[in-house]
Amino acid sequence: MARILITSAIPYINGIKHLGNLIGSQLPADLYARYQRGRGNEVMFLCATDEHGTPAELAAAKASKPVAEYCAEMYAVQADIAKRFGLSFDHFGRSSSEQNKVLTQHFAGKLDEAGLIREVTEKQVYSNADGRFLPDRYIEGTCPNCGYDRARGDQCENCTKQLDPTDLIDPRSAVSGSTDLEVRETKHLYLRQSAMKDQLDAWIDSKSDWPILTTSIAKKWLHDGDGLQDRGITRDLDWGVPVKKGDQDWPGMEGKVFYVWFDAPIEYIACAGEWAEANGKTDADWERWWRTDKGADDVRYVQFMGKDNVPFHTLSFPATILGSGEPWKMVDHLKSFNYLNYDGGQFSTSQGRGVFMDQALEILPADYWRWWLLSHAPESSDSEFTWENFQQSVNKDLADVLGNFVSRITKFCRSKFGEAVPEGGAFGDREQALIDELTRRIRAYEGHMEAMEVRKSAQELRAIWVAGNEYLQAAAPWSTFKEDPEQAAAQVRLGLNLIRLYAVLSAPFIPDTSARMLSAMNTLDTSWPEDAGTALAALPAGHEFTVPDVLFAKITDEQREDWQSRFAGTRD
Ligand code: B3M
Ligand code: ZN
Repeated sequence: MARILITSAIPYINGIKHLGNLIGSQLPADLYARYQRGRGNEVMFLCATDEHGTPAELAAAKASKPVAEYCAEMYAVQADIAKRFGLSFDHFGRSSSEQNKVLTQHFAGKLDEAGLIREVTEKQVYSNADGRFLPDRYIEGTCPNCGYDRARGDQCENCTKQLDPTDLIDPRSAVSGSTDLEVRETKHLYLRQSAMKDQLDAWIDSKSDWPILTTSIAKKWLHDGDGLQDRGITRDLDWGVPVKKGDQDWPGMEGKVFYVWFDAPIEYIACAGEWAEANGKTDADWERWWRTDKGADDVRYVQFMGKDNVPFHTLSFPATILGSGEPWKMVDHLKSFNYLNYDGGQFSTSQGRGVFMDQALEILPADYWRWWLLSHAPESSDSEFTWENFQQSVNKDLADVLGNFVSRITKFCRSKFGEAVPEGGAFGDREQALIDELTRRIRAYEGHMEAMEVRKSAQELRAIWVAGNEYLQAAAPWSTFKEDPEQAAAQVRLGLNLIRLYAVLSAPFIPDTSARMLSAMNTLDTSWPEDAGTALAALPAGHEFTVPDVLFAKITDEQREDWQSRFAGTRD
């Protein structure tokens, strides 16, 4: 039994994620986790909310709530939606956890001991009225380029010009509106990534099986322009992990916190500690996933993320881990995704454009979305959600192919043989041809799933469903029944067993439907079809079943038009 550690990029706490976020990391990670569990492997699948930094502070301020309270509430909302989407995390943690605080401070201490941290004095805008330093985006003023009076210190939203806070005319604090601002000196810690360039380069070169999308992004950051830059890992904010070296104070760093991108990936590790705590496990139980000196040397670690997160996972986080000099498990395979666009434009959280996870579940069950998103995953290039395509895919793949197969075979059996698997005769050439095709296709499906080729896996699964339909169409037990009821019974026996087989194979994509199929087939046998012939004999003659309700309802043109207009604008 292999041991597989899987992490999905951890979503920011501010607000509910859209479908583009979902297909960019959590959903494909879930597909892979479910598949590996289905194959009998030991899986640890971790995700969490990313709770620190400016976005969390801003969102809390907008909601007029203390940031800790805002995060606790949004965590509960995100955890609930994740569950309703069938995301099968072994633990859904929080980067604001005690475990992450301890571990983040621990890593900083180790990096400092290794001489990989340097202190840098910088100038930054301080607001006397707010009693704090202001990040660039917390400063507002008039744009020197276009005159827009609500330009931010990092960029003008109106003309998109990149700005420095000192460029703004009449600058003021976005927190309080105060104009009592001054430039002060402040000290920050920098991680000396540049000192680790060769080590990182060699590590990336050792990953010959990584997707091009991943390695090309990493290599670009290593070699383009000035190459790998040292990176500030502290901020003058209230909300975050306080800057310490292990449990010791860090002189000169009082009142500062670590930068959110420093502590967020460390949460992948801390989350396993949270899992242990939540499940009454010991430290050894989580360390066997993360410490190569404590059992993790035989773990395969796979990360899932959108392409914009790749630099942090191929360079910054590895720099943190390698730099600590401790035997932490490093990522083995990194699967990254392009973007999913929405109906001729982009999904946008700030503009509320597109379909968000909560809204999606208001209109259709999770499996409809899971199937469309996974079968259209933006792997080799960006992809696009359109309502027409969604309707077509649901109606064809799910309703016409899979749903129709299940409905036809169970109803026909009930009407001619009753609600139990009929005995019938032996299988003939047609059945053997189907078994041969399934054998070939199941092996191909396994190969694509192992390789995390999401679209190809979906195509193969669909072809497996189609093969059953074509068999049924050709065998036509409803005609056979008239001359040769024995043969018709054997065909039906095969068809009913196919439903169980499909449920097992399809579970990673459409877990709820798969569970309904198994329950209709009245079986708990979810064993993987190592051998198609054997798998198609799992339900013996006499085994009772029930006819399930319609598995997938077709999307009507009216529904499609209705949703199209409902989601054309932006959410409130
Ligand atoms: N929260 C960005 C994102 O959600 C960031 C990922 C952190 S992964 C450690 O895309
Ligand atoms: Zn402007």
